Amino acid sequence: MKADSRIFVAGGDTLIGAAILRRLAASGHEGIVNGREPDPDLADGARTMAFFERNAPEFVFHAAGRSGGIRENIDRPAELMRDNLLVAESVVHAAWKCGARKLLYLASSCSYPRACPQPMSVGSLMSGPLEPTNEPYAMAKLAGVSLCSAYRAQYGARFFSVFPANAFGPFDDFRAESGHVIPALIRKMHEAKVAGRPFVEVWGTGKPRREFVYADDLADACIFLMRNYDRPEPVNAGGGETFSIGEIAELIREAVGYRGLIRFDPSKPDGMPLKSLDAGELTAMGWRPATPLREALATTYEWFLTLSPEVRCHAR
Ligand code: GFB
Repeated sequence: MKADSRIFVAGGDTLIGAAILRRLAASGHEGIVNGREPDPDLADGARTMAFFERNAPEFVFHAAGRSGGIRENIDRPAELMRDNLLVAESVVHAAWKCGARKLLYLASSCSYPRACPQPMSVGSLMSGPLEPTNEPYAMAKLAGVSLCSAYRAQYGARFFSVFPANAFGPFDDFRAESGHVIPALIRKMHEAKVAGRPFVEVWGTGKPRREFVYADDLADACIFLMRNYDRPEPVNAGGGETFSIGEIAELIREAVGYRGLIRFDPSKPDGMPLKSLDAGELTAMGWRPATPLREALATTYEWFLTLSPEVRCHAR
């Protein structure tokens, strides 16, 4: 990718898409297609194709598709699955049809089997049943991964997939019900601090473990991979360390400055017991995440505070 290469971030308004756009702009890329005209409805194949024909992007980061936390996946499985299937098909096909040189498709760590050996390596994909709380969404992401492989096999398209750890950061969805754990707990603990509430409810037992990656670091990894990776196998991108939900809740309590108690509600779902990624491929290529977790949490909270109170959720 050169400074004037035509680059399109599909889903430039998502957590990871917005981070990729920030990182591309900061590293001097002037050929970013986003913003030249309104992004099309990427679930609409015809409008997406017309957009690609007008803008002919050479490099495509596919960060589009609705996502959400465990509650959102339980409540809206059909919407999440359908949207991710539609945008995967329309963007991958348009990118191929309009001659994109490379496409990076962002999958999700929840597409690994529930009982996957840890840390999870790409060889374990499709080797067992998925986590029931997010199976439809996870299946849709696997379809996107498989679609990229099929376009590479049949047409020689240089399309590949990246499996990120649980990402968080500015421009996330901070809604208490639909957001992922970090933004949801930032919001809950902030509101509890302001209201002087004695405790904050954390869903589940607090025992599940997650690997988290700061969105700006993940964006950096995606740009690094677009520049340096071109093999058919998917590649994992993570932050390298796992935390229990209880530990991350404590770190968020510290970042927000909340003095109340954390109370676990085991009647709420835990989801996958453990999700950690084998990111050996990316590490061997020389990439490491740059942002320490405490700093990333503090920056994310500071961004959350810039939102006006009535908009303290980022509806996508
Ligand atoms: O982040 P989260 O919703 O996604 O939940 P998953 C992670 C863990 O945090 C679960 C617990 O064990 C939750 O029960 N948790 C505790 C909370 N309190 C809260 C809270 O207030 N909000 C939320 N959201 N969780 C997602 C998939 O699974 O992983 C998505 O559902 C996506 O499809 C994402 O793939 C990467 O890590 O459990």
